[in-house]
Amino acid sequence: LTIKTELQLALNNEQLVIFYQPIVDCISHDIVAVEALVRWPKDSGFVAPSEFVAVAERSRQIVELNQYILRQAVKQFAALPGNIRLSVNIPASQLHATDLVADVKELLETTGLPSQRLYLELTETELVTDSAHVLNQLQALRALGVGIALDDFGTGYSNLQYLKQLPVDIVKLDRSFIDDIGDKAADNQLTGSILDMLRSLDKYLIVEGIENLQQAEYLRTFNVNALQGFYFHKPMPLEALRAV
Ligand code: G
Ligand code: G
Ligand code: MN
Ligand code: NA
Repeated sequence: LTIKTELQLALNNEQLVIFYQPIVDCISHDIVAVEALVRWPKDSGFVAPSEFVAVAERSRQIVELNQYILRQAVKQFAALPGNIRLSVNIPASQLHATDLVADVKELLETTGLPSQRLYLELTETELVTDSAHVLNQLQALRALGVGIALDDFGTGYSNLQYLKQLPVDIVKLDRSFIDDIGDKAADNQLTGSILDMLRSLDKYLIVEGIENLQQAEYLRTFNVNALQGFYFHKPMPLEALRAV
C-alpha cells in the first residue's frame, strides 16, 4: 500500500492522534497555550508528520486530514478544565478550499469553547494576501475572536513592513534564529536585533525551539511574550497534558 492509501485508512478509522505541546509565559514559565500536533501511530511507533503531511499536501487529503485534526483538537481541548489557549496548524489549502469560518463557528458553538481561546497557525508562504478569499476568511475569523498566528517567521519572504499589514495577532519566530544562542556573540546580536524589531510591532511574540536553559535565560532578558520548546515541554498525549 502507498503512504497515501494507508493514511486514508488511518483517517477513515480515526487512528490519527493529537499530541499537545505546551507554550509557556516567557517570565513565569506557566503554561499559556498548547499547540496541537498530529501523530500517526503505526508499527508500535509513530510516522513522522514530515513524512505524511507532505504526501497529504499533494491532494485534497490534506484538507480532510486537517478538518479532522481541527475538530478532534477543539473537542478534546474544550473538555479540559482551565483557560489556556489552543493553537492548530492550518495549511493554505484549508483556507482556499473550504469554508473554514463556517467550520470554526460551528465547532465553537457545539463545544462551547470561547473563540478567544483558539488561534490558528499559518506559515508565511500561505498568507498570500492577493487572495481576497483568504483575506476575507482571516478577517472573519478575527471578527469571531479567533487569533491568527504567523508560524515559522523568518523562513519565508516576509519583511517587517509586510508583516505589519498582515491580519495577524501572533508571530512565532522560527527556531533557526535561536539555535546558536550562547555559542557566538555575533549570532546573539543578529537574533537580538530581530527580536527588538519584532517587539516594536505590537504583536504577541512567541519564540520556538527552546532547548536549553541558556536560550531560556537569554530570551527572558528580551521579555517576549511566550516560549515553546523541548526544554520546557515536549509534545505529549492528551492524558499527559491533564497531569502537567
Ligand atoms: O510535530 P512535528 O514537529 O513532528 O511536526 C512536523 C511538522 O508537521 C511541523 O511543521 C508541523 O507544523 C506539521 N504539523 C504537525 N501537525 C500538523 C497538522 O495538524 N496539520 C498540518 N498541516 N501540519 C502539521
Ligand atoms: O512548523 P511548526 O512550528 O508547526 O512545528 C512544530 C514542530 O516543532 C513540532 O514538530 C515539534 O515537535 C517541533 N519542536 C517543538 N519544540 C522543539 C524544540 O525545542 N526543538 C526542535 N528541534 N523541535 C521542536
Ligand atoms: Mn506550528
Ligand atoms: Na514553527
